[in-house]
Amino acid sequence: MVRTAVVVVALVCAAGGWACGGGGGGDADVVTDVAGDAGDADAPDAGDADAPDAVPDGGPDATPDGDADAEVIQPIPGTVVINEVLAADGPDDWIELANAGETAVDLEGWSLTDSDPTHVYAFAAGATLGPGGHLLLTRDPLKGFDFGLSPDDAVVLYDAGGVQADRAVWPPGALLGGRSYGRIPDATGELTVLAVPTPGEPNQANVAPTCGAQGLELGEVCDGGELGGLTCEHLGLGPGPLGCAEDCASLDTTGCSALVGILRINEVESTGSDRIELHNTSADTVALDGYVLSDESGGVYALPAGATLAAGGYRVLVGDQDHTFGLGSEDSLTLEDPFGNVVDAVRWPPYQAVVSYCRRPDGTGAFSACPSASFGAKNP
Ligand SMILES: [Ca+2]
Ligand SMILES: [Ca+2]
Ligand SMILES: [Ca+2]
Repeated sequence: MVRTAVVVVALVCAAGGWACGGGGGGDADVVTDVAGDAGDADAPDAGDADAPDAVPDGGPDATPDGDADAEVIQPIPGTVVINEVLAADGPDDWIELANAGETAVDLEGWSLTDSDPTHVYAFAAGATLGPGGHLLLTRDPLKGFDFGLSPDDAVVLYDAGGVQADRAVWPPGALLGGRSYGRIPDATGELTVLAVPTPGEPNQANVAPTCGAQGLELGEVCDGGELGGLTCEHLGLGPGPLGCAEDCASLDTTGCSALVGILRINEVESTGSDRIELHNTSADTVALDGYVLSDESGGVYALPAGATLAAGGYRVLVGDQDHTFGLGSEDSLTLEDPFGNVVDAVRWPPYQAVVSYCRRPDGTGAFSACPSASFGAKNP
């Protein structure tokens, strides 16, 4: 595949809905020799596939933390790149392109889609992007693109020949809270979660968070009383004061009250088969007859008569085979014993159960987003 940059005679920045930055020498210092090096498009690599994998394998980063995730991010070398995206699933959504090359590129015939290929924005005649320039497209049915960018979505850029020029796939939920997804260094680096969005302007690297100051920042799990909206109950523990570790890297669950039941909700997923794993923490076989699970929208599942779970065993309940819950990206599960006592409950924050929300250690530990699913087996 050969990608040819089309040189045009003039840079056009004034078209409605666009804001072009750095129309020439102004930003040249941030652009290294992209056009002439091995990163150019003449030698396609594995990441250069013309047919995009709709959702890269390996699943999303279970704990979005701002780190680049090699499984998700596969930047494709090119002159014009998707440089930054704000995905708020609303009118504030925007997409920023950058030209890392040394010549202007004619964008006529180029197009953008989200993860649904029928959602298309086509660049009109006269659309160009100058060397070192930034082009901001807003969500606007008249002047910009007319599709929403959700917390679990993607943006794909195609050139005038219909060849995929770049793709940005953000980890589900990683952009909640007004964060953007952009390249560091600007225009040439890998995509990562950015704490400070810079629409139409060069991207700014994240500054290191300060534990004990400035509240909950990107890279911190918590900071003092800023717990990201979490409670002991979110983590599958009994009521009590939830704290933050001194290094802001983990939650302090020592104030949460102890669990009482011996049958535990041990792992859940909010995508795929909506699997739920129960775990018997005791040294005896437990009769499951009479235990009832319910979700936030009122769905109820009674465990089958005669079912038992061996000491230390796991039982996996599969959506549409066992239960009929539709587990949401933000949802909860409650387990009651045969006497109607609530013996376990968990509530997961948005997108934290996309891969797996699991207790670590099994049975007694707090829930958190887990890096891999382990239904029917010990949690990682
Ligand atoms: Ca920017
Ligand atoms: Ca902080
Ligand atoms: Ca498991």
